[in-house]
Amino acid sequence: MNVVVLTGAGISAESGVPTFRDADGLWEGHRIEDVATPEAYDVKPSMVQKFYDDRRAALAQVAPNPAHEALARLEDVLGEDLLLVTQNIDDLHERGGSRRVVHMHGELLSALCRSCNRRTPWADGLSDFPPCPRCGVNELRPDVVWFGEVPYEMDRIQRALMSTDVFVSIGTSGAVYPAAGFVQLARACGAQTLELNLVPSEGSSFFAEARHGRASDLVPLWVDEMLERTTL
Ligand code: BV8
Repeated sequence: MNVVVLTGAGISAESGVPTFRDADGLWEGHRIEDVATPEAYDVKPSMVQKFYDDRRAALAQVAPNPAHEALARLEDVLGEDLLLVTQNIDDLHERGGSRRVVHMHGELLSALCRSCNRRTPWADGLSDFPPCPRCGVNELRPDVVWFGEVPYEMDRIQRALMSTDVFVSIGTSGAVYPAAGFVQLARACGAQTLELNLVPSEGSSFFAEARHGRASDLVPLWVDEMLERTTL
């Protein structure tokens, strides 16, 4: 059985990573749409670099929660039949045991060189504009997909959505495209669709089934159900 899982900030909320659109907002009241753009970076590069340096540094203070760990258990059984796509730029899925994670919006622990366009694993700050390890030019930016930029691995994701049996969306508000449109493609191609979220998302009506509650409760229960189905 093929499964595609899409996660958003809600799966990391109980790990202590702030979400974008819940009441408390993400960063000193800044709307993510105003900071995560190439234009913001061109106009105020140091402000945007600091925004990501702070979030990269904060990773050391958070840990995966039972929802991340449950998805790793599902991958242990389904292997290549599971595609885990995340909008999140944290590394909690990996630290929770998942080995195949598609970060469609990029990753905090990676830097992108604006000169040679290559991506490099990066755990430190970028505010001092260090040289690119590949080409030596001091043009490293966060390897994060901003608004107006093309998400990573869209062909691979769309192919998986068109052939999956099950599509599950976890912890996302359904506010950002193209991720918010995945459920419609999967459903049009015959997949069962399920939303696991604290509250109904903007796209809740597109899902055949929705369960509302905390990811650390809902996801382990759903994974147990799936493992039951695959062993029958
Ligand atoms: C693109 C990286 C072309 C940066 C991010 C008008 C209409 C439609 C689209 C557009 C439009 N105008 C512009 C667009 C396109 C735009 C867009 O969608 N804008 C929105 C604002 C309308 N999209 C783009 O520009 C994208 N690129 O379209 O290129 C293209 C298209 C297709 C194919 C090829 C090319 C690029 C978008 C990427 C932007 N980058 N992040 C960073 O992280 O700093 S987006 C940002 O929002 C994060 O990635 C985040 O993941 C994402 C979505 O947010 P969520 O993850 O859902 O988080 P949120 O806080 O919103 O919600 C959390 C949910 O969890 C809530 O529902 C809450 O109830 C729930 N929750 C909370 N606690 C828990 C919980 N659930 C369970 N348990 C809990 N404990």
